[in-house]
Amino acid sequence: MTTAYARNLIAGTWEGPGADGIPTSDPATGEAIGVAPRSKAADVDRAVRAAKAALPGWAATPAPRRADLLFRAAGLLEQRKDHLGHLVTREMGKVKEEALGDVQEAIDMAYLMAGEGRRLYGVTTPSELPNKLCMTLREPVGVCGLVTPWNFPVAIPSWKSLPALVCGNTVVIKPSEETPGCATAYVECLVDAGVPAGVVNLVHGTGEEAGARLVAHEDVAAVSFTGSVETGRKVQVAAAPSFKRTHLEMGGKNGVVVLDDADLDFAVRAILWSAFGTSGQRCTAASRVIAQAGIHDRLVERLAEGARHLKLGHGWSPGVQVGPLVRPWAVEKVEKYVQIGLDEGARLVAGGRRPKDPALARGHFFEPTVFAGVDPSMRIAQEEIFGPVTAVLRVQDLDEAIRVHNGTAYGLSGAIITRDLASSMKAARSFQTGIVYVHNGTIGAEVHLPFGGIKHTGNGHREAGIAGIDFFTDWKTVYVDYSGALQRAQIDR
Ligand code: UN1
Repeated sequence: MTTAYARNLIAGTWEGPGADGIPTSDPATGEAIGVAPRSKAADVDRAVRAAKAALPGWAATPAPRRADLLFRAAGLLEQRKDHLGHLVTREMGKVKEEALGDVQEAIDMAYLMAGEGRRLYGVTTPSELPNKLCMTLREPVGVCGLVTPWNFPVAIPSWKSLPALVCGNTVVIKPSEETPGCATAYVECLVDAGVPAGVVNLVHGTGEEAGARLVAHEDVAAVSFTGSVETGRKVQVAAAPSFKRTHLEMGGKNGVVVLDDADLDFAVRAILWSAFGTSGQRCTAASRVIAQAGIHDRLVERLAEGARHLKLGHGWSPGVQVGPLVRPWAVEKVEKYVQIGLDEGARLVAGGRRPKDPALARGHFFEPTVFAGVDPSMRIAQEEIFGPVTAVLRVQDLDEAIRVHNGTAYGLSGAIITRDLASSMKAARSFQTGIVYVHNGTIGAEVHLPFGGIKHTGNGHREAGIAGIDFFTDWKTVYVDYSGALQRAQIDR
């Protein structure tokens, strides 16, 4: 294990930042952490070349042997869980429990995908003709470009790279410039597990420079991206001329429906966790609460009170429930949306400002914020804020709740809290989302199930679970005709 902070890995060699490196700082204190490489197009080109050169050898390595390295990497991630978790908090601010959860998600994915090394199932199926066998094999796609965000800075690089690797692809990872240390420490686990040179490459830098080059590179066969809708659209356009397979995982405007019969205490706890966990900086965050009229007022009051009592602070300090936002621009965006909400006539019932506590003055903190009296057409009910803000909307019944729930451009995660099974199932079937939670908030996806959404959240692909394997493999259909005769499909019956 090495101790340097953030470095590129190209063709098995670690490379430090130059004089123009990108500095990072702790969002809770503003303290400088270190400097990461600002990779140029030429650096990306070298990384892609290395990945291309390593591809034949890695693709020819039996999948269970590839998986052996993933098992080893899983063990190293476990051993280094505390170190990685600390780095997560330091770079992007989330609280200790969640930072360790971020790393745990990578550990889970490593074991899951290592297990896939002995599955990677295809299908065998009868032929319409005698003495003929039909089966499918999974082939690697090629060099994969993986562009990952800062909000799950260990988990998401693992969601993308581990399925890609077990399937026999080689990868170039371009992590967020906010969390280069996490990506470096994660990739160190793969290197120390014995992944051969060139199979995994890491290039830090900006989206405009390094990211743009990677997603447009003609030798990159597949791109997997998690980030904003605006950037996702650019990625898809850049990838189109070379017909790359492109997976986009973008925004959300996730809603929790609460019906009159719900357990109020539980609903409050679930919503506070979903709305303000990771300071609302999850694409699965509950940024809307859709409450039935009979429980609405009590719920608003309890949510406001709960939000006011959440403890803000440095994520690694005991008892802290809400950390800072990632950077000053994130706080400015939240402030802008609070003003928009006020101008639209929504009622601010909690938060809405930077905390007054002088101990928090140097960090990028914002008070957990609850708006009530929100109309479905308001911008705070439609647009992704990606911060600690949730908007409560009042509805009369389940049908209206479902209409309001589905009335946004996004479709990632939806939740319903009620004691009634039929209402739960109706919601589960009617929500226009890729993920539904019954009797909980909107967050908390597990790695062995498909993750992703519909409408402007995604472009039809999923990651994690078996869906991750589907994205990172090409189906090859093999017909074996051992009849010795010329058998013509569809004709000789
Ligand atoms: C994301 O916010 O981009 O379900 C991912 C969750 C996490 C993953 C979120 N397991 O909230």
